[in-house]
Amino acid sequence: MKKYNPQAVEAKWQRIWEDERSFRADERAEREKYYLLVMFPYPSGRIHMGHVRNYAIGDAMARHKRLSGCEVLQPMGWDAFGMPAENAAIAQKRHPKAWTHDNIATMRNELKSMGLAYDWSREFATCDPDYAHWEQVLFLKLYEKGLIDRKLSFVNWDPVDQTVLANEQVIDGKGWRSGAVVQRKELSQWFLRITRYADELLEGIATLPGWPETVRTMQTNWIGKSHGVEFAFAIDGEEGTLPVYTTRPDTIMGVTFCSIAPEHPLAARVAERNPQAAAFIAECQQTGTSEEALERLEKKGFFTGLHAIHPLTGEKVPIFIANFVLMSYGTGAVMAVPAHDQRDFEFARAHDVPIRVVIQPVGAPLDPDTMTEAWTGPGWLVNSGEFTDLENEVAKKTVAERFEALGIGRATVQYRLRDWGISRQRYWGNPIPFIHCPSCGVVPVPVADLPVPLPEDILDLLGQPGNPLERHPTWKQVSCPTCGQAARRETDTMDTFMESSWYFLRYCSPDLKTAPLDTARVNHWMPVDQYVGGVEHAVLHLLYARFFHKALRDVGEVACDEPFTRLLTQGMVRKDTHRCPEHGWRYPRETLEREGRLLCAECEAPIVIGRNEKMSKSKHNVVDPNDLIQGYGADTARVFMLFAAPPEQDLEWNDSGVDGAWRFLNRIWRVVWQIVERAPGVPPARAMPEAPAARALRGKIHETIDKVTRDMGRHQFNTAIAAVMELINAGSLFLNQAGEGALSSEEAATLREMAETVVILMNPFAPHLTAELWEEALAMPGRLHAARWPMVDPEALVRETVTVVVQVNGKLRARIAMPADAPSAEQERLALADPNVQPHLADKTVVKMVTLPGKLINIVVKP
Ligand code: ANZ
Ligand code: ZN
Repeated sequence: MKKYNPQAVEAKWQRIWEDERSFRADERAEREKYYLLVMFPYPSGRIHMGHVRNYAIGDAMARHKRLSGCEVLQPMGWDAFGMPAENAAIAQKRHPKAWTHDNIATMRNELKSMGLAYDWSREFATCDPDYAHWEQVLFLKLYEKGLIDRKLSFVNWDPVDQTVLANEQVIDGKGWRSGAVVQRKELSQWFLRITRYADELLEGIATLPGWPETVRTMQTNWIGKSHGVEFAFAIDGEEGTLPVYTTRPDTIMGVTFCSIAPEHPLAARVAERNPQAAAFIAECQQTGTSEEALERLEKKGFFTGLHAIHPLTGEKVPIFIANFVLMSYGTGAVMAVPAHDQRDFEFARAHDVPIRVVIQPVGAPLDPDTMTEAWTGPGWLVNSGEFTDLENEVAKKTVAERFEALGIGRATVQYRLRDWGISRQRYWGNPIPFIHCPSCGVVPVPVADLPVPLPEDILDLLGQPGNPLERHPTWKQVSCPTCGQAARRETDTMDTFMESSWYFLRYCSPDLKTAPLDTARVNHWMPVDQYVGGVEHAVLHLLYARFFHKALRDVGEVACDEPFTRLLTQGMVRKDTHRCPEHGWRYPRETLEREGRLLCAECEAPIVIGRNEKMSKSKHNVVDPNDLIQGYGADTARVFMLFAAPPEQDLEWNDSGVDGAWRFLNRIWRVVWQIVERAPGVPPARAMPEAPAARALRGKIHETIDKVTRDMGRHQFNTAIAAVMELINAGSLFLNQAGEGALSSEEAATLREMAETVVILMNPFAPHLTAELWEEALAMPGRLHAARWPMVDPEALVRETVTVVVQVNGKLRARIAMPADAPSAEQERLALADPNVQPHLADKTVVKMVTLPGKLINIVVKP
């Protein structure tokens, strides 16, 4: 028996798979298609454990589907545009393109060393001129369809990166990369009209039962559809009105003030005559525009000196400019009801505005003077004139109808979802294919003139504030495609979420040279049957991609309504952290052990062992996958990852788990070789053996097939692997008990069946080891990845039963059928629970049980 040498075995099989193009997906195949997609990586430099986990999960699914008879498409590529390349270029004085391609080369090798069943012939990077070209073409198609818009809008401005940030890129009011406090700025920007699809995106969520509930809820909230009423207040002594949007018309009689956004036109009018108001508005501009940023703000307001007139009572209430009112939601103005809205409540307390209770919950009456928070729950209307005593849900309707009847308001629907701003003032992105002409305005680049390529000579311009394309000496100078006059290129590039919004479509026909997509091939593979990736993409990428897909459907590029049928979001990889009070986070190699204590290797101060946290370089708790793969092999790394936790849950790193996976694979190797040596050239069992031990082992084999098959369907890889471990234990026990002598033919056949079964069942997890055993030990014809997943023999699952006689104090009380292999304790439990036995045990104490396993149980009781 050879020793298991993962390095040699893995290199050998990776070469064979590559030479034989084993995992090419063919749309002409008759077999059922299965499209498995893992989120493609950003080429940041090297792969990390999160990648390894993601790709091990996807590959287990893909290989299992292939063994189950599907034609599997599992592609891989690179999400290659984006700021990090530009930042790295600035730091290292290297061209972003060179940096990106070097990283891709490194990471491709790393992924190849994992032995993933990818169709590498479909690989591309989104910065490839080809991909960027077709993306520009699609962009113009959407433009023609009216889905692209250029408008003036307030944007989050990152003063350090000198770029516009999407709301999602603003975290706690700071730029997600630079950490700089974000400012508000008004700019002309390009938008994709995702809001046109708000309802469809919302309704589509119901058609995605294969998505995690959490992700579906997050998308629902992100779209944020609400039903309410829009009506206008008259303004005392002023022209015009103040329209507001409310979801709580039932609280109309509780309005004690109004608040407007700092960007509201009325605020601007007030500022013209009041410098303090202008100063307040300027102060508000110092924060981001995202709702999240506004939620966290201290609630500040400025009294405009104006009053709104209540439409039903004629009462005059003050109008404030408030920093927590969004100009981009509803009408940018709010009827404030402090008793029933928390923000208004806090504001009223701070600004000494009256609080008027109009919704009274069941129980203790609310008292405006002693309330500590707003009551936002249900209740009955009080102090509400003609509406008093209505239940508040009913009152919502009644008040809305009253407004409509009076002609001062109407029912409306609002969405939280905003149009998708895709303009970035950066170099390393796809240029937006438009031209600004002094006479013709904004003109699309004619499709025949595409692509608009990025200029290459840019390195000196990177790292200076502003947009490098803007400052390039010649790139933006063009002539207008319509009138021929000197004109200027658009210098904004596209948000990189654009590239990840259609890469899964391009994988279906990556070689197409004449158009973005080959619709026939795209429709063959789409939708993606299973998508696997991180939950951090729950809204942005996954919502943009759903939208973009639907938009492409509407221009005839693809047929299906939703791109991803099922989604699995894998958990994080975590590891404990080590900290020195002096030197901060420490890698294990930066510590030393003395007398059982862990010390900092530098200063010998005692190390504080911290919580398990997401692996990150900053916390010095990462483990380099390359070390693991070079030390133990990719199969051990994969089996460890899949065995340590179910895919959706967080995985806690531990070295002994890696060791356990390694020992398990060695055990498989030894047991399979032993079987082959003890039973050379024997065909596997096809029927139940006679001898009890062999029957039991064959029963176990088929139970395992049954369990692993079901677990694969539920993506419970950890319990699937555990089942194979049990089978290996049973097999090796069987071998030991069979002794050194010759095996009977049915013993040999059963062992052979076990060896073949273990090898196939483990193939999705440990593809190299199993391929090697298949060929070298079992000498099977053909490649393992093209073999068939084993079928359960129903006969082997029938547990044999025996009839056990149950006595109570020696008297026959029942005959019970039980599984023959049930342990004594289980037999006794069944006897005690039997309905014919129970009455004889009532009020008595069981003193002892005499058991002849499989035959008789006598229960001895005393009163
Ligand atoms: C009066 C009121 C009384 C409100 C009450 C709430 C509770 P959703 O449900 O999330 O859609 N609102 C309207 N426009 C706003 C804006 N531009 N910026 C900030 N807040 C705004 O939120 C709708 C509610 O948010 C509206 O209903 C309005 O306050 C506020 F007891 O009107 B409500
Ligand atoms: Zn022109």
